[in-house]
Amino acid sequence: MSDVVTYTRDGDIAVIAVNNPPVNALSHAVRKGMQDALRKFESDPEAKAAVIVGEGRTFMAGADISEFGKPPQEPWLPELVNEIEACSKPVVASLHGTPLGGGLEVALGAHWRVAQPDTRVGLPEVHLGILPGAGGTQRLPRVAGVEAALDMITSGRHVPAAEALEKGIIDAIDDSGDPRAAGVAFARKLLAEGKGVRRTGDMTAAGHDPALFDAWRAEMKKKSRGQLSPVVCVDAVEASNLPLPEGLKRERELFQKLHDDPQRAALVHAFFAERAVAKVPEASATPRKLEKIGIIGGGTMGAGIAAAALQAGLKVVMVERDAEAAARGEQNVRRNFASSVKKGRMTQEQLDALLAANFQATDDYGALSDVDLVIEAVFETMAVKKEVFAKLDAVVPEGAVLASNTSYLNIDEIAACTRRPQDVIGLHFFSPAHIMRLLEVIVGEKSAPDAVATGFLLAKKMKKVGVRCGVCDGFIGNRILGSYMKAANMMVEDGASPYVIDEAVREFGYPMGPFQMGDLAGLDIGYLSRRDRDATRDPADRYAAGFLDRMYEKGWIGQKAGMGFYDYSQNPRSGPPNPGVMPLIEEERKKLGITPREFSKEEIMRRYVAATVNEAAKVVGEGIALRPLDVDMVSIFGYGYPRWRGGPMHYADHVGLDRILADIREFEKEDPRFWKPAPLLVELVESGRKFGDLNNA
Ligand code: TC6
Repeated sequence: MSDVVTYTRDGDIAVIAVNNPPVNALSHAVRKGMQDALRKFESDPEAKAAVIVGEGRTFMAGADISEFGKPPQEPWLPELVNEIEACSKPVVASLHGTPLGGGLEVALGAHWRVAQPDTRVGLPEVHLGILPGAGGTQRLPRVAGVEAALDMITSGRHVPAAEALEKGIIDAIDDSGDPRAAGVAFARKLLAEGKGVRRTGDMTAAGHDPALFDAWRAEMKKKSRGQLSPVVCVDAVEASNLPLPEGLKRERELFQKLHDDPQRAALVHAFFAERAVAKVPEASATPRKLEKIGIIGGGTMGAGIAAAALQAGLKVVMVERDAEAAARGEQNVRRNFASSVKKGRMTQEQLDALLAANFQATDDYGALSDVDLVIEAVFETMAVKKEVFAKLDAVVPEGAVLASNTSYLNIDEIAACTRRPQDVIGLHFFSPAHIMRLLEVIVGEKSAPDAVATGFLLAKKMKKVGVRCGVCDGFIGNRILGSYMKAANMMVEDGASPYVIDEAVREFGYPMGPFQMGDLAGLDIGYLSRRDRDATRDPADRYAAGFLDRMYEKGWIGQKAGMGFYDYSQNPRSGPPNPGVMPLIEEERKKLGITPREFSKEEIMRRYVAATVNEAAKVVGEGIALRPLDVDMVSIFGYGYPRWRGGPMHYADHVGLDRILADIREFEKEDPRFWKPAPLLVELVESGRKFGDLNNA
């Protein structure tokens, strides 16, 4: 028998146990071991029933994702599941932890299922760009009905044991805390009651209705913004009214189609990158104590950070400039919880109790005397930040981490105005901070490893994706954003319509285009930041923002003014183009002596992608981002980059770095300053390597 699967007997019950830490993924060795064990069970005259169970923290959490894209080795998972179902004696799956994907499919191949109370089951394959290809799309509708299966398979959500019981996915909940014993007891009970083999494949999927599938397909097309797997998952479930072998055949065809698509590789890259991003040099340091945090500033950002911290179970002290501002800060925090209360995730009483126990808003810096970490979230100018840090230095206990929530200011300069630069880091949150998952952790020249590790611990507690960044203007995300925004502005000046650019960018898979985003963030923000940089801007650089300055002067600063690139007078969130914008742009072009030319959507995206990748390559080449995958995570979790393209660096590898460099060299002829190729990009093309090669270096 193999190392990872054991076959033992408890009296007349066979126990097939999988032991492949950390999550019992169904690797080739596990599949082979299970097949051998099943065959042993079939030929073991003493064994009347079998229990399949996972050792350690979970039942199998799915196929081994690291095997995807490699030549498949027999037995394949679908065959193994069929073999379980075909057993002539009853097979029980005893579940705990997270039986997901192939793990749940194994369980659905078994004849009966019992689970521990905290088990969560699900078919999350859709997020990896595939479908549950080991019978999940055929067997789940047979036990839970078509509608429940469509919901679970297209959302990939984890369903708690109680709901799984209600839906018929499991047969019983056992609270013994011992999955092996629970499975054996369940099997004994079955035998005693004279119950035996019950094959899922013999059941009928309830609720089949062609109109239902059409409605789900339409919904998925709308929601998935170019991702294929949700729509194809619906097609696969539709085949569950066929006899099982035919349905499985259809599932296989559709699975193969998704498996061979580049979206699958991109989503698998994103899965591993999301976990690899926390592997930073400081990860070996022990984080400092993190129970109570201070937040300076109760505006949108400060209140968002406070809500995220409270949700993470931390105590929060918010400091504002006076009592009135502190009261407003508390109201802002309450507002961030309003939708949770409305949706019934918490009651008003629970919110009041949470705030009474863990939240204090004050104008007294002295209240920070026992915090473990402080996040300054005040106005984004160096003078104000320095003033705050000098005050913090005086009151915050030794050893606490001092963090600035800045989006582009120099952390080293801020640290230098304290007596403890080793305790200073940057924590760049994204608005709304209690919702957006990205947290840039900025490491200054003198930041101590354990202070950085504490920043990552905060990200983890808040269920955010922490990404390590070096110090530069804009860090990873805003620096790259600045570059593709400028490319977009230059195209507008040269003849492209901002509305066509927005459309092209949406068709690429972003939730919104750059000018819609400008309207959402407020065009005044960009205006003020341009004025901040007036003194340092090199006059040889193309400005390309004249039309944005004119819009600011007219008060067309976006959603909050009711008018920006779009007209929000009827709907505060979206609207038709503002009819004044194109004439304003045309006037600006005339002033600059530009004869406008046509831009196809294809050219728009070539330039947008090239500007993104070139700046990103500079960010990696300069060591601001540790690896290309860090840029991918920043882009996906902070800037709406379509996950199914894997992030800009993964996408660049897919397109071909030589093609992107050729584009940049072509654009360089028009503007050698903006389009100067990143040295890293040139080096990679010349040595025939990809960004992906740097991820594992
Ligand atoms: C499928 O089943 C398809 C079937 C059809 C076939 C025909 N494979 O997330 P964590 C690693 S598709 C390989 O930090 P948690 C992970 O990379 C699969 N490796 O832990 C990490 O490695 P590291 C459907 C895997 O406790 C370590 O395990 N299943 C797999 O926060 C710990 O992971 C899924 O999509 C895997 N399947 O969360 C489930 N899973 O330490 C994917 C994990 O070297 N997994 N690893 O960085 C999860 O959602 C979560 O890992 C979890 C545990 C909820 C199981």
